[in-house]
Amino acid sequence: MSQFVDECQLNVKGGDGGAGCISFRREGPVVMGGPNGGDGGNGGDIWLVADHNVASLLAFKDHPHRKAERGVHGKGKDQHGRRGDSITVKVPIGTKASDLYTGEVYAELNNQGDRWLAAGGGRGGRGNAKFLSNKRRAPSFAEQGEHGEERWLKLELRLMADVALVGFPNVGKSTLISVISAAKPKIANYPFTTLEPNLGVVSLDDETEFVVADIPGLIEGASEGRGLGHQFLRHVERARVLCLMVDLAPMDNVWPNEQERILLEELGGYQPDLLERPRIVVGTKADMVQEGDLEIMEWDGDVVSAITGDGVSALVGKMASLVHDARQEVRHDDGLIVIRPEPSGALVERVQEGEFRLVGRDVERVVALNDVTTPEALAYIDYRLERLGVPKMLSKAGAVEGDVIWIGNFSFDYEPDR
Ligand SMILES: Nc1nc2c(ncn2[C@@H]2O[C@H](COP(=O)(O)OP(=O)(O)OP(=O)(O)O)[C@@H](O)[C@H]2O)c(=O)[nH]1
Ligand SMILES: [Mg+2]
Repeated sequence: MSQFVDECQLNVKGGDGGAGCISFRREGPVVMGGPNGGDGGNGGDIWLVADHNVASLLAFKDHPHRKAERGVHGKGKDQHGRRGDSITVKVPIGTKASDLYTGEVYAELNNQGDRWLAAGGGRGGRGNAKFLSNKRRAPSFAEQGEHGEERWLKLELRLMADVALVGFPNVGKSTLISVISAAKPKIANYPFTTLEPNLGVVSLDDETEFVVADIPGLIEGASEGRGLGHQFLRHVERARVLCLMVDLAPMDNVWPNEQERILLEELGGYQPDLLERPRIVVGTKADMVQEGDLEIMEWDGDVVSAITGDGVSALVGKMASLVHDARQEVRHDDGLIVIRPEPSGALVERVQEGEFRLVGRDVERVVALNDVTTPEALAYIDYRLERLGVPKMLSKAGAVEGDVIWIGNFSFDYEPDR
């Protein structure tokens, strides 16, 4: 069954937040007015959404990156930047997303419309207008935008056949799948060429994709175990739509109507509900029959030639429409979405002797200022760290005077309060 698992890697990156702006009102040639720098917009998010029109992970193989738009920077006169557009990435129903490196499972999107936030956009930075306070009349700093989240995902999908090709050996099942999909099974002019089912993905247009299974040939008595077919009838069992293929130029002169009758008998003998499945019946090798032959064989159904291509697009269109209808039937499966809390606040990590690192969204935010060198910005940082309880955490962690404390790329020397 391993061949039925589709797998790919996907890199998702939320948009970066826009930077906050530093600007002051003009109130005359000399006097500087109050701060009016606007906030940066948030970066766009990336969502994975289960969509039944997508049947495989094929689309990701050549294009493994998805990146959402960044937020626009804030501007003067209190103009806030626009938020970046979010992206929804359509994935097949049943897609499992996990971390490429740790294997941790994030989400299983098992139902139409299930959504998972794969990478959040960064928050926009606050403009200097937001840092106005009684003590700080003319804040000369603003926040930078936060980076969007980024991760490498592994996507996995157990492929489900939408359409099963069912027919006697040698009717041209493998030839058809090789023409309508990228599957390249062995094709030969003798029965039982195909020994294992082959799956192929048919991409009709940007919106429609479905999976076709080429099943080893069935013969009369298959449901009782004759030939190869019976062991593969269980793959037929899972398909939404059946495509019965009957040979218009059979080697053994079993006429098409008779082939259809036997196939239906075998399907029904294996499992009666298979006869209720939406189905298409088509005569193959139409290029081999002469004018009048069809009448003699009393075949008035559809015909197709995988060799000349006659009737192929009509057949694919029919499959797509039956698959589309069958997909509307909602089967409900439990999904899974793991919400991992963002590390907020602050955490202290000891890097090595005399060196500590503060991590967490809030504490990292405190130093994400456009300029951390002005006394005013430093005073702000001090004040915010105090509010987050950082000095207490550092002393508990054993930091002593002169130790180096890192937050992101920013570092300072530890000075305990006296
Ligand atoms: N003339 C003609 N020959 C075809 C057509 N489709 C398939 N064939 C030939 O029929 C033979 C059998 O084709 P396959 O596609 O291997 O048939 P199959 O149904 O997969 O056979 P099994 O795997 O044995 O069940 C090959 O020689 C093909 O070239 C067609 O449309 N026209
Ligand atoms: Mg075959």
